[in-house]
Amino acid sequence: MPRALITGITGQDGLYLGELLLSKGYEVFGLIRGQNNPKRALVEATLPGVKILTGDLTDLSSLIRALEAAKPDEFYNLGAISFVAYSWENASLTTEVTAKGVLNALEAVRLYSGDEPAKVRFYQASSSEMFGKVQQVPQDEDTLLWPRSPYGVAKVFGHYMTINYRESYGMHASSGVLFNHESPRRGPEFVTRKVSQAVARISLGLQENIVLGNLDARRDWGFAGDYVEAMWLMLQQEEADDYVISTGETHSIKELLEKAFAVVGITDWEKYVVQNPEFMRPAEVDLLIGSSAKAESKLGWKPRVGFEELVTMMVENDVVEQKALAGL
Ligand code: NDP
Ligand code: GDR
Repeated sequence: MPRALITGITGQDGLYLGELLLSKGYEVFGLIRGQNNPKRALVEATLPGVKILTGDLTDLSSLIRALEAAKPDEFYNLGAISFVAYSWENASLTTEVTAKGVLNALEAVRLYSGDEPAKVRFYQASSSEMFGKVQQVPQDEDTLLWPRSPYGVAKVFGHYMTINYRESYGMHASSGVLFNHESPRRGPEFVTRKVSQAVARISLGLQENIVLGNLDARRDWGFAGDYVEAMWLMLQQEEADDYVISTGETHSIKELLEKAFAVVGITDWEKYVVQNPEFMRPAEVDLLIGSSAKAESKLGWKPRVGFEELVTMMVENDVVEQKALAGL
């Protein structure tokens, strides 16, 4: 039975990846931080069978202990401070977790592996946010990185450190440069879920409007369930490598709003949207669109869920959830 250790198991991707690996017969270990993490119950309910270990990416010895307990064949490093807007307010903490946390994870795997550097296959959750002020359209594995947020800078550090450990020590370390991926499990601070929750509540008469920042930014949005399959595929390859994972389609926040409101039958959506500078960012990533040609040819990976299906899935889920919460 293959064994996997996942950091960030309480997050959106951790839950989908845990499900995928359990369905493939893995023994799955999930790292949870904090002495009374409120999401532990969610992990236990969603992923019965996952073995929970405690530890924190900022604490190297806790990672080594987790490796010794899990004895994994594969290590998926999904843990991070992942909300871009928050990273300006907490740049130092973001650097500790999202940048130095990757170094800790790589170093823990290196020390644990001893004289077998490729004993544990390592996955790093890199991000399209690293492309920032994009230098090429669409973005692929060779596009110059130009991060625009403390989060983006931290991810660039983790990305290059992963490549460096592969080249320096012969580790089987791969980096997935994943574009935005969403789902009904997406945190409510991210724009897609903020919109799907608000649209559901507006349609039920529970909320009057939605307050947003920049409506012109464009993102390449895919479905998280598809994207965790790409992570797994990367670690099944003989050689470790880096791959861009994206849909190759881009949509603006306005298009997201139009589609989401259409799911509940609202066409005059503009009257429900209020813009507030509070949600504008000091530096914006205006346009993201990826090319996953390498992942398609080498991994045989392709996204299955399209933009419209994704938005419909999220809004319909939130209508049911908000109705239940309101006792309707
Ligand atoms: P989430 O924000 O949903 O989850 C982040 C996870 O990191 C949570 O489990 C969180 O735990 C954990 N974490 C935070 N701080 C620490 C720490 N100090 N030590 C250990 N774990 C910690 O992110 P997603 O699931 O959406 O993303 C997974 C990874 O992929 C992240 O690294 C993200 O940056 C990256 N990524 C995501 C993309 C996306 O579109 N979703 C695109 C590209 C990259 P807790 O519950 O305790 O806070
Ligand atoms: P992003 O996702 O920054 O791309 O990072 P987010 O959903 O937060 O923002 C996408 C775009 O929407 C604009 N926007 C708003 N965003 C939020 N959150 N709230 C608002 O009210 C709002 N109004 C407009 C933003 O300005 C931005 O342009 C996500 C995270 O999952 C990262 O961890 C990951 O690495 C990248 O995707 C790829």
